[in-house]
Amino acid sequence: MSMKAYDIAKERYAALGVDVEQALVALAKTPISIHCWQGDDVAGFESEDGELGSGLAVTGNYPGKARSMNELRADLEQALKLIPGSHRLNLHAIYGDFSDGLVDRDAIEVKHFQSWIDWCREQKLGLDFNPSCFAHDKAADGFTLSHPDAGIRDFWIEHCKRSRTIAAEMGKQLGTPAVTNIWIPDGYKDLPADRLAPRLRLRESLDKVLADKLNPSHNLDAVECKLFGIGSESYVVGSHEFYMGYAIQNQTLLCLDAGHFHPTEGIADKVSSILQFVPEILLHVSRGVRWDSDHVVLLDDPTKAIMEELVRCDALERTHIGLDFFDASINRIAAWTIGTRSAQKALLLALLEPGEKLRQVESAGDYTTRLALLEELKTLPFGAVWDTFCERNNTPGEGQWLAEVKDYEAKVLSHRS
Ligand code: RNT
Ligand code: ZN
Repeated sequence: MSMKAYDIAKERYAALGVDVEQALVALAKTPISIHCWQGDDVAGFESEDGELGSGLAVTGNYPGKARSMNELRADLEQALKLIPGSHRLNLHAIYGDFSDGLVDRDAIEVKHFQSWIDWCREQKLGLDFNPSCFAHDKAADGFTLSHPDAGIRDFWIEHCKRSRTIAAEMGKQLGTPAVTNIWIPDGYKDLPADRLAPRLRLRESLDKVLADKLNPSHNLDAVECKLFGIGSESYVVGSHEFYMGYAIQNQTLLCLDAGHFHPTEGIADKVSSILQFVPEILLHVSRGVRWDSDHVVLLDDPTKAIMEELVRCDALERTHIGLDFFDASINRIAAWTIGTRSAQKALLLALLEPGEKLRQVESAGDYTTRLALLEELKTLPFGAVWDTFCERNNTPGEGQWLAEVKDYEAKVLSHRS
């Protein structure tokens, strides 16, 4: 039945010059870095009930969140069964294995993450890493790497340096570079009198963090900007201009989070500009609703536009696709599954675009055909191609995976208090 649907789909796409098999190969080759923090509402394993703060807000109280490393891994394993293809895990420093004793952020070592490395090897996942510059006494006043107090800056510099070293070891052991992404919350709620001094301090701190040259086949550094946050509405030290300049000058990766710009500003249009000046980019695919709310990613227009740009610019090899959302109001395994599969569906749609044909009519000035064609694509039998991808990867198709989540909820999640 589905073979028949797939054959028809192949024919329809072929008529437009699209090789569906080739699109499926490209999709299978593109990992998504799945963020661990959807599984436990960005809690981590440092303490039972720490304050998140720093503009990170998780709303909802759906039962069954992971309360330990074992639970988080079990939940991830369940989600991975429902997500086709081979992927990566994106870990934050607060998710270290502190069973032998908790250490402060400026004392984390590879040993705290070795069990994650081993688990990822077993699960055939690459690993990416993030220093956690939030949910901590020394971040309570809203400043970290740009803090006016040199002692506090040094604390966070040490944390970020150690994070890079740990990430490099992850990359080395797993044979695929780990991206270390630096995001800090630093900013002011209300009108600053001095916008310059914190940015000068941030630049100096970043220089210290990145001073040690690490092997790029083990570790790649990225910096993540933001326009505003809760509690930093008027001024964010690490703005887009700041990090774009920093990344270009220092040839680091630039991270673009879909929720970190003006609500009507998409990140898709930035890809073709930024990739001319930095070696690679990191994406935090997310969904803001009226603000940087980090809703679960959907197959919506902004997500489709991002993936289209990656394909149109032939930028998949230079892009690390990560997810960044956290919704505590729905089943968290379903959240991972819906968000990751939606990102993949958006990518598949982009890979099925008749790029050559579209460019041809555009360069001939035939914008009428361009517009008509773009509309026509929306009713092509894309679903049959996606179903085949799921089937080939031994993953349940649409309409099938949710039953597994419900079953896991009944058997496992509902027993967590
Ligand atoms: C916050 C940034 C950042 C975090 C994660 C937890 O606005 O998007 O990437 O969401 O690191
Ligand atoms: Zn982000």
